[in-house]
Amino acid sequence: FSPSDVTVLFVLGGPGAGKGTQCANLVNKYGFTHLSAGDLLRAEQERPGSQFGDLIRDHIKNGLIVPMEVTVQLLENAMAEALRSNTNARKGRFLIDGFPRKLDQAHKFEESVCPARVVLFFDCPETVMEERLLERGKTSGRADDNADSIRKRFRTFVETSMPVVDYYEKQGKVIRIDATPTPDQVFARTQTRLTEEFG
Ligand code: UP5
Ligand code: MG
Repeated sequence: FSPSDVTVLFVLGGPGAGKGTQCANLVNKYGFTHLSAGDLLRAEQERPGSQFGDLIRDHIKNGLIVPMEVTVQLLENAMAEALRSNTNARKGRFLIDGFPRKLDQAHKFEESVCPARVVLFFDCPETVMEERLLERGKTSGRADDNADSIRKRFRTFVETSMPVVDYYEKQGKVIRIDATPTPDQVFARTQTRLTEEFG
């Protein structure tokens, strides 16, 4: 993908920080194409005939990161598909949600797809995220919204995914947003910061 055709924003933050919620707001308001790496993996897991179903199921339940080749390929396919479909005038603007969550993924995506313009980082304490996820777990049906999986997801986030945020921070690409207030307040703050960045 050429940077002239495509603008990529990575949307990062711990499990339950509100990445998906804020991406939905951004799509409604600005017409980004939203691609959640987790959603793409869950869809691939359910796809009949997928050779990766068991691998993905096992990794998600244990809060582990699926080998990057799988995830990068799913993202690349989804981006190509979005660019092919003519429905969205701003189809070249992508929110990549929940990815990259390991440094090797960041490097691989930059080499084989394109560099990100900015990284939105939703910053939220674990106690708040845990409460949100346990509440959602009552109805979500997600195999990882239980106390045991949540603990493992938090560990992976701290040990493996925060270094990605630090890496982009050093490049001056990170927009850090406090994700503890209400969704509307978080969105208002996000809009302000994006307007400062993009005008
Ligand atoms: N909520 C949201 N914002 C709120 C607010 N401001 N105040 C109060 N409540 C708020 O929100 C979570 C819940 O909180 C919802 O009930 C929401 O209403 C409420 P959501 O917007 O869904 O948060 P999000 O950050 O998107 O949480 P999610 O659970 O999706 O985050 P994860 O990062 O854990 O999940 P993801 O789907 O990205 O990944 C799942 C797994 O897939 C990973 O653990 C990993 O095993 C695998 N994966 C990979 O292997 N590689 C990848 O690249 C990506 C994923
Ligand atoms: Mg999500």
